[in-house]
Amino acid sequence: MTRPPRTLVTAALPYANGDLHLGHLAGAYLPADIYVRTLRLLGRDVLFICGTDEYGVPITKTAEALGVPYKEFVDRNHASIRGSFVALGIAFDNFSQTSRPIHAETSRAFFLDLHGRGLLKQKTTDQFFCATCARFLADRYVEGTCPRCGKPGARGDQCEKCGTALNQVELVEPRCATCGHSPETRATRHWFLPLGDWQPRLQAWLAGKTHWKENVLNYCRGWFEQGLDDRAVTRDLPWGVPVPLPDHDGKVLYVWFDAPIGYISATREWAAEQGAPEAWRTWWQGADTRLIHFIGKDNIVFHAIMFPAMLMAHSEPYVLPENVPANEFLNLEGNKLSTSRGYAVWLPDYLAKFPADALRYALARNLPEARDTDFSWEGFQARNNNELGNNFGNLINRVFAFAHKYFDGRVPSWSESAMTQVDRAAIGEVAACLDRFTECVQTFDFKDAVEAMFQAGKAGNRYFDESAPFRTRKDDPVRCAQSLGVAFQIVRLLTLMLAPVTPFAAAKVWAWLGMESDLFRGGCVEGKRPLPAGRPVGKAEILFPRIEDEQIAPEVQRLRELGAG
Ligand code: B3M
Ligand code: ZN
Repeated sequence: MTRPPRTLVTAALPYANGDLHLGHLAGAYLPADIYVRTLRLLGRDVLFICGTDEYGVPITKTAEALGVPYKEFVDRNHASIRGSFVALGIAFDNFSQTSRPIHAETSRAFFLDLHGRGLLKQKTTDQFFCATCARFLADRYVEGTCPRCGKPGARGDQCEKCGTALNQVELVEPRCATCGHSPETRATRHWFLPLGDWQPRLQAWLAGKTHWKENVLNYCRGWFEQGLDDRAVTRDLPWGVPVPLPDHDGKVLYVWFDAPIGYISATREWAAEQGAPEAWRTWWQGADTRLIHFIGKDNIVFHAIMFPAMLMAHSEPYVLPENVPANEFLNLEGNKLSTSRGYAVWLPDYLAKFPADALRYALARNLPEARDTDFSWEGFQARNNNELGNNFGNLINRVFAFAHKYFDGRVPSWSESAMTQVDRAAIGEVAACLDRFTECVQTFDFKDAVEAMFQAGKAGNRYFDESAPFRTRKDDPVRCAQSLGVAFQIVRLLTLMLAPVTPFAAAKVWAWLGMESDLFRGGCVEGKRPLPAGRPVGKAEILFPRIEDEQIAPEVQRLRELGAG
């Protein structure tokens, strides 16, 4: 049998500009983690790469406003973001930083490879310059009235109100966002990637991606219809990767040029840490690598058009994305999330009060895969109590408790040969749910996958109720032992589905079942083998504690006080 291809999974590099919130988790990180964990469970060769995106105007503006040096600011946010990911079980193989030297080295070499073959062009354009701040005003360093919708507060790169991407000199009544003075315009020279040159090849490449999500393909079609224009790859900013040319004139690489290269530098860093510095090429330049980018929809142009064009342009044979399963947005209590207004649920705040598994499951049940979806605290509570607790937790608890009470804490004497039609049907149904789970995850249909897992839990509870071990214990002890043995088989199959979604609970059940292999690295092999009669089993504890009304009331109140935007 040919070896399945290796899969290189990236998740969008979060800006090191502050804490992450539920929207980030639902947009990219949770689906990516469920996908990676499922492939690893199946024993597949997967590398999961991410890190913080540490350049760009949003970061420098915030650091300046706080009076904190840039590097200190991004290091602090990197640590906090990393902490949230670890606490939530987002299991990267490497979580790096684009402010590390290996990233500057990688992105400067990438730039020189394109520049050296004349694939970048220079243009001198007018840009706003603030004489008071003595700096060019890139992106959101300048504000004004949007020329399209007429609304104030439009930034140099985009109008948040109407979403139009702007050329800053179009702004009406421009003013420096730092000191408020009106800027002058000065000529400045930048390097550009002429994306239009790559449009035919990009279109031909994307024409073969008929399996991609419709929302992603529609965005790309829209940009192709407009015609791809030149994209700046440098900026006049004090913080960034210095342009590696003698006449760089203090310019840095544009954050959206170097950030995707951050996936490559983080892989190089990982390879070096494995003691095989060239191993990164197997992943990025191996013909049988499947590259999957998990992102939110606002990053589609960079991952489906800009970065693939850069990879095509490079002189070395980089793989191109096999898929970019971008998610739509998560809303909060019926309103749009707004980090600027604090209308969000920040991950550290969540983690200080509630369990990681509960959030992972509630979000996985309602991911914004094809359209925006909504997170409500009441819905979160119901998913935890009624589904995690009453479905999965209840079944697992009853099976283990019964074994400890009446079968000496062991898997009772059961056998496959003694299985009745009902036994076979129950195990068959749960095994089919497991197959559906792994299939749906691999097509990025996470909600369908978790629905299959939920149905498996219900089938297990139905089997336990109908086999009525409390009754057969007295009037048919052989049948009682057999049916509880079968119930243990259902629990081990269920654990394989819990593993990618609620890894913390799944690890506990795996240990209670006395399993020896690593659940999260090929656990499917042992998990698909019958649990032998007589196997000692651990004492179950409450896997999914109930969440009470008084725990969520203050959370709902806080958001109500912040109010809709
Ligand atoms: N830093 C995150 C964002 O746009 C951005 C992703 C970079 S992935 C290379 O929210
Ligand atoms: Zn100024």
